[in-house]
Amino acid sequence: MTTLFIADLHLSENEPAITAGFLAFLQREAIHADALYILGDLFEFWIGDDEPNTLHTQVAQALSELHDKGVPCYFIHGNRDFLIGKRFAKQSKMTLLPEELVIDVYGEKILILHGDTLCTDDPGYLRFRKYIRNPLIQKIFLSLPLFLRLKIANKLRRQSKLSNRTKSSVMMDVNQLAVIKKLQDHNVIYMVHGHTHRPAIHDLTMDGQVSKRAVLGAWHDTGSVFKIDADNNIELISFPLQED
Ligand code: LP5
Ligand code: MN
Repeated sequence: MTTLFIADLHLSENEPAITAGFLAFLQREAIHADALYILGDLFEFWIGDDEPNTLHTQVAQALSELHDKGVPCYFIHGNRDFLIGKRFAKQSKMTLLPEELVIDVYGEKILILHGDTLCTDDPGYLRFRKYIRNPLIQKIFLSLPLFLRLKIANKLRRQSKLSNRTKSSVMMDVNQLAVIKKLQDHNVIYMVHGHTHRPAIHDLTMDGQVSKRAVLGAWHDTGSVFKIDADNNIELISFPLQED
């Protein structure tokens, strides 16, 4: 009995090896799990459920098959694919979750989230986030023709890559006080998130109690998965995407 957590796969047609690795991971590993949690940025970007896209159909099909074999899949939006909507969720049979949620995993309470809201040393990003998460802005964006949406998304990705080069490592990581506040707000001591692409399990002591924060790795040359079993054993594993 295992529950799996992944994030930051950034699936795109330009990275077929990651897609192949993900599909193989579903067949080999997720199929034996109790549940699969995807904590955002499954896709490189998402411009609307109405985009005709073979990769999206392929992923929806694989997740839907996983569901039919008894493995529910839950999804929290990332900063790249926050526009994934009900239509894709239905197609892939995954359950869309709110941006942060406390779940019960084999009796332990765990806070799950994408992780971008913990990066409070990056006020420029948080301003940008507030803007693009505005329902009216999203409605307007989704009403634009696909070619224009694609153009805007590509521009945002280019700008993001450029601006990330000028940001310090501290700015791109989570803020410790934001982490502590989030744990306290939810009254939990365990947290799992992605976004920063810095896979690790951190211990932090809060009011004399040891708390744990698991950070999922991004999928590039290797995949990254965090596992919890029924005895509450935890492990963060990175594995090759290509099988020899
Ligand atoms: O994603 P990543 O890892 O490169 O960096 C993130 C932050 N960047 C982003 C932007 C995404 O990469 C692009 C998402 C495309 C989505 C497609 C749909 C578009 C819908 C839009 C309308 C509803 O999230 C990056 C962080 C980094 O994580 C680390 O935390 O630093 O933040 C930025 O790069 C933001 C800049 O700091 C501020 C950019 C301001 C640009 C203003 C342009 C406004 C144009 C609006 C057009 C609609
Ligand atoms: Mn992210």
